[in-house]
Amino acid sequence: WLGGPRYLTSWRWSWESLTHPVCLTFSVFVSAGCAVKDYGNLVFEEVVDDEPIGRVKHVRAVGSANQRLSEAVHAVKRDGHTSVMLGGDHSLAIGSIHGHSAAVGELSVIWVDAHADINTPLTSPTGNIHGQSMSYVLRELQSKIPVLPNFSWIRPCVSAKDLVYIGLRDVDPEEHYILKLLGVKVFSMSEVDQLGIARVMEETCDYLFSKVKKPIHLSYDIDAIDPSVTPATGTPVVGGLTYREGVYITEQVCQTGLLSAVDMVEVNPLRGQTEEEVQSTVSTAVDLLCGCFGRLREGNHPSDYRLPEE
Ligand code: HAR
Ligand code: MN
Ligand code: MN
Repeated sequence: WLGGPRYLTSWRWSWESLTHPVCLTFSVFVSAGCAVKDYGNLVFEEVVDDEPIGRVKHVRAVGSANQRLSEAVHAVKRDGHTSVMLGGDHSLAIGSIHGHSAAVGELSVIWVDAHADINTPLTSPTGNIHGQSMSYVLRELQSKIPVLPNFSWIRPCVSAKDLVYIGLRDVDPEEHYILKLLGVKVFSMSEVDQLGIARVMEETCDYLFSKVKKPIHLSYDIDAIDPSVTPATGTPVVGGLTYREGVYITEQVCQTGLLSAVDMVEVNPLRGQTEEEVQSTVSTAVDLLCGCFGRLREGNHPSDYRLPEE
């Protein structure tokens, strides 16, 4: 269903075991005529004595892993491909966005998530870095980020005006303050209810592309989708996007022709209660990626297809 060969490239970020979604994703893309180049897993050495800094956990390990991740995405973009990062938790967005921007310059970021992941290390209620990812790459928050070991390589590279959130429904008070302070464009589940997903996507594109069209970084947290559909994830929150709304987002992002990198994160087979829960979560993640790369629900055909005669 893809017009011509396109490259899909990926890393598997091996916080958690993700063997089957990766295989499934690759075979689906290959059978759709898509050239897939697997850049392989990034394997990270264990960091000993990684004591919390303040409340923040695994600082050194996450910092150095993201530095390697950033270099890896930079290389994929230099090779001219669309980067697909399969996670793993959402802290990988730090390196993914950083490496993407290092290669292509200014980005638009579309962050689809139940959570805003914009706590600073000092506001985080949990100390989990996957709840802080955006704070490290946003220019406007730099004066609020303390010096942390293995984080000094990060150059803030995204402006608040180039960020749009879709699907929010579990935002900490400190995060809510930051979003209002910076004037970040947010389509929470309330706006999805009010406007419908079609208007949300229209307004997202109008907002992001009003001046210059920048390459899109789509950071898709599977917990944006309702846990009745995607339960195998670390922090499920009720009241999420339907499967159809979730897929519609990817179709519209694909339509822009500007999609340059995708993160598909927080898919965690270990969190499924049953094989069905794992399958439903994984196959939804695959369908979302298919939407990103041109699969249409109306159907697709190769551009050179001709009806057989006689
Ligand atoms: N806001 C909470 C925190 O900072 C929880 C967010 C982390 N969970 C996620 N992020 N899955 O999308 O810890
Ligand atoms: Mn997230
Ligand atoms: Mn989330």
